[in-house]
Amino acid sequence: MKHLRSLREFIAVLESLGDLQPIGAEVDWHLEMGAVIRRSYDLRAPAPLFTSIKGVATGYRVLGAPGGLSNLPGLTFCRIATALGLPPSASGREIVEALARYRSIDLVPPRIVTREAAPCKENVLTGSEADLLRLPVPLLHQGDGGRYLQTWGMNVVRTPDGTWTNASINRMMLVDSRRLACLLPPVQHIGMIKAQWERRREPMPVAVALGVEPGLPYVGGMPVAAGVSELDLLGGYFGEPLETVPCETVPLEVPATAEIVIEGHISHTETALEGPMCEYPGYLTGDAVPRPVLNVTAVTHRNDPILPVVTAGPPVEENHTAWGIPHAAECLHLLQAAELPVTLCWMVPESAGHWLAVGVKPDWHQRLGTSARELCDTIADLVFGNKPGMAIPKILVIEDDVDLTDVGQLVYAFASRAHPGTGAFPYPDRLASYLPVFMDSQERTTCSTTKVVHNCLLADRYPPGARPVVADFRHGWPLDIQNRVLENWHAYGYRSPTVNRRQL
Ligand SMILES: Cc1cc2nc3c(=O)[nH]c(=O)nc-3n(C[C@H](O)[C@H](O)[C@H](O)COP(=O)(O)O)c2cc1C
Ligand SMILES: [Mn+2]
Repeated sequence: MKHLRSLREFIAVLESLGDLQPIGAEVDWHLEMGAVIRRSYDLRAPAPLFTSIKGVATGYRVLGAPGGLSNLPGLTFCRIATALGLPPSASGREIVEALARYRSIDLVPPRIVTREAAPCKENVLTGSEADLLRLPVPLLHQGDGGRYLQTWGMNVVRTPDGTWTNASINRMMLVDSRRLACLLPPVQHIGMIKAQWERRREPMPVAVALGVEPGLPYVGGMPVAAGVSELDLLGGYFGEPLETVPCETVPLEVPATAEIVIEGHISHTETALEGPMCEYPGYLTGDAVPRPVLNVTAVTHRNDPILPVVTAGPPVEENHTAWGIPHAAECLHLLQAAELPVTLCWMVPESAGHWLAVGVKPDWHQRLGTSARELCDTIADLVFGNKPGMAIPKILVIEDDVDLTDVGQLVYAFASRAHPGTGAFPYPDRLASYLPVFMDSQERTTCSTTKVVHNCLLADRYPPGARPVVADFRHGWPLDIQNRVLENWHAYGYRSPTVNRRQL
């Protein structure tokens, strides 16, 4: 497993794969940069690296779409795979399985290095020098309430008793040169830790590490248990400690190779309007809301720092990959730990985090002896009732004879197998994200909604041995005919491919 320890090593890998687009032409942080990143998601084009940003000093750079999908043949998930130490050709299934597997591995806490050994200390700015307006902070979408500095970094916080360090992605908006407004939902760990500081009537020390080593945002978006540090988790995943370095003005450590670190305190009294920002469901909606203010005490950065930027919106962007894939992995871990015959969980990227597909072994009915309803209820209780499924509104339970990670096959299975009248099982009043646009205003206030499992299982609806078999190339023709067609493919006049994708 190749552990890339800095954003720059990651960028070099993307460049060698042909999945990086350096952009030397001057680009405006005011909407233009966000639009380029959006268009790159739409085309699955190489990740843009902006090297000349209007109104910003020479040297400052921005990497867009750090965890988007690629249109390079066979390398769809290469940004995610290489960030997680896997070969660039790793499939969605292989990435989910790698993340689910390591959950039984020991945690490895970071190793603290000296300031001299930490690239993020190449420039240390305090007092009036710690000026956020020097950074290339983009106004991403038309209608956003402000410029977002934090869309792909780690917010590092620690409980007042020092026992739990948490690192997570939660958006932060520029208020002025020294202040950020922070979205800290009470159900998220950063919100829970903030509540502990509030009870002491103290501001919460925080370090926002931007442009960190590429694997970190994936554990930053991972629904791990309270009390567990995401930095220790990634150390466990790679089997070696991450390197961190003490901050200048707050009692915290940050990843040593971070491009930019913002240090400060999140106030327990001061608020500023934050948002709206186009979020992961992909709509321009919402209002500005007063949120806690982060007062900056220091900015440290590498020479010529690179700010990574996510332009959230319609699929497929990083919420759907870096949030979706680790959530699917945690759901897989949860369901397999409960000894259910589940083979894969997949947060369908094209669903913008709304559909979790759960694949079960086609012989589940013989194994368990239960009905589909009972199996779906068990899956719903486990997924919806635990942190990994808190924000997931819809589950599709499907026998794993189709490739769930192929959206075409998934839509086909859902459309053809779920019964129109009896195939949807509703689960009312479940804790939920308030962002999906299907929710009404009452549901938004209570953060709860009706969730659903779509039952696409067939095994208990047909006598043993009579279950419908997909009439694809592999199942619809005898082997000798299949082989003849494959061997003669070029003879028929076709150039490529020689093999049907489903045959592989
Ligand atoms: C690109 C991206 C942006 C995100 N933005 C936010 C956000 O603004 N607010 C939030 O609460 N969670 C956001 N998340 C989701 C959290 O990172 C995720 O729920 C994570 O589990 C939270 O960490 P915690 O479990 O330590 O609370 C984002 C995730 C990704 C990948
Ligand atoms: Mn956490």
